[in-house]
Parts: sequence; C-alpha cells; structure tokens
Amino acid sequence: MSFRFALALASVVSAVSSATAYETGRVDGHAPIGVMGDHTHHAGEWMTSYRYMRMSMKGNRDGSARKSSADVLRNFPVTPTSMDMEMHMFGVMYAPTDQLTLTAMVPFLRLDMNHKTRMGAKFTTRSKGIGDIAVGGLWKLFENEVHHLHANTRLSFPTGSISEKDDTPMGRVRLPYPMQLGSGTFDPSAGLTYSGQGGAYSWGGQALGTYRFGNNRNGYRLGHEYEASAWGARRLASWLSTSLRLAWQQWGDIRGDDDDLVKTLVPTADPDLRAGKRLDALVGLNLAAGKGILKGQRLALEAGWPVYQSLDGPQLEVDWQLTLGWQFAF
Ligand SMILES: [Cu+2]
Repeated sequence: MSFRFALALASVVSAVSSATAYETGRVDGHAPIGVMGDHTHHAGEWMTSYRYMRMSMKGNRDGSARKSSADVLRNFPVTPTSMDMEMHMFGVMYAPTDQLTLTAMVPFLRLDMNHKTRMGAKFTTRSKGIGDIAVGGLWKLFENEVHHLHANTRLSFPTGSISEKDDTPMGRVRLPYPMQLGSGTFDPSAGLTYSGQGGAYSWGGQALGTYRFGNNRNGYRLGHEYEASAWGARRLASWLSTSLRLAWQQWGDIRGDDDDLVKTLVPTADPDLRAGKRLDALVGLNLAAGKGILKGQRLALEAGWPVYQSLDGPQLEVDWQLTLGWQFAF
C-alpha cells in the first residue's frame, strides 16, 4: 500500500467518523477571536483564555461626515483629537453539562485620550484598571453534524471605576464618559449564536443585546447596545483557518448625567453626544494544535476596519481594531 493511498484512506475514514458530530475541536470550530461566547464545551471540559485587544480612534465625525478639530472648537472650548484603547481580557469557561457552558471574563483597560483646546494647547488624559467583570451561561438549543445553535446570557458587574480623574489644564478633574472603566450598573446581555460547518468551510452569526437599567452612583446609565455579526471561514490545513467577518454595532445615548462633568466644555462630557452605529469588516486567522504537547491550545488574530460609521457627534471615529487571543481547553 503506497503512502499516498494510506493517506487518502485515512482522510476518508476521518471524514466519515467526524461527520457524526459537530466538531468544536477543529481549527475553525471556534469563531473569529473577536466574537465572545461563540462556542460551547462538552460536559466536564474547562477552557482558559487571554485576549489582547486594541482600538485606535482618530478624528471626529458628526453623522457620517468628518469634522476637523477647528469645526469642533467652534462649539466647544476643548476637543478630543484621538484615543487609544487597550484591553487585556482573561476568561474561563466550564461546562457542567453538554447543554450548559458557564463563562467568566475579567478585563483590564488602559485608555489614553489626546485633546486640543481653542487656545491651541494640547494635553493627554489617561485611565487604567480593572473593567466590568462579566459572568454568563451558554445554553445549547440544537446541534447536529452541520448546525449548532445556542443562547447567550450574561451579566456584567459594576467592578470598573466610573470616578477616574486625571490632570488637565482645568486642574485634576473627573474624566468624561468614554474615559471611565466601567458602566457603573448591572448590565444583562442576551442573544443567539449559530454556527455551521461542512468540508473545508464553516460559517456563523451572532446577535446580542446589552441592556442598562436604573442609574449608577454618579447619576447616569450608559445606552443600550446591540451587535450582530456574520462570518465565514476556510480551513487551509488541520491547524490553520482564515476568516472574514462583518460586524454591526449600535449604541444609545447616556440617560441622566454626571454632575462632576461640564457638558459644554468638551463633547465627550455631553450625555447626548454618545450614540452611534458602525459596520466593521474584519479578517482573521485561527491556529490550533490538535495533538502533541500543544493539544488543546489555540492562537488567533483578527483585525478590523470600519466600512461605515454614523455618530451622534462630534464624536471620535474608529480607525482600526485588533484582537490577539490564546485559548487552552482541557
Ligand atoms: Cu471555550
């Protein structure tokens, strides 16, 4: 029996045996790394993960039109010019049964915002620390060898600070809304995730809503958020797949306001200038080790660029984002 024939036989056998169950273990059995709560685990399985996320924002928009700093400074004495967000996110998943997978996520944030004043001065504000810890449950609703469907439920706890301060030309003051590390409220999320696989291809979609109720202790709540995402992936080798994803996001204005902020000073302090919507196109790479000492390990990368954004502005626009992730199931 030639080597080539043995290889062909082995691949037929594995294709037939693998067609009997949905495979979350295959390299594209996980969605692109920017999607949270995308897969479930088998009873008794654990997974730990780490994600590094980066988002860069530069320049302002009102609606979908760009606004220069001079435009913004006609109405406000101070304008944000750019912002950098960095997040380290640690996650744990555990499945007590085949139907339920529990999740916990702990984020650490670093935010930097650059400003320009009407007088021409420039200054930077910074905040960093733990964000809002979220715990969740993923409930398997349907699964056969091609399709998988589960419900996402999650509750975010107000562990992130909403009273961050930093030095500015106006003294040491409370930072505006987008520079705070948490929402200050208990935020439930609910949604659905579908994924499918066949041959060298896989695909999926997720829709998720996050709701905010009441007021936090600084007198406001962030707007509700809705996200919907669809992706396709192609497996190039047993250990490598590439993906394309479109992600829609929509978020509301802030209700109430923080008394320590002066909303006429800078647009980021105005609770009515926070809403927006955005469509991102993202490309991704998944790497998975199926056997050996690296068994259960995954490495993934996803980068995205907005193709459309409309902001209740002036508000900083997103230029690009990046997620790098490591996952280990055991
Ligand atoms: Cu997992």
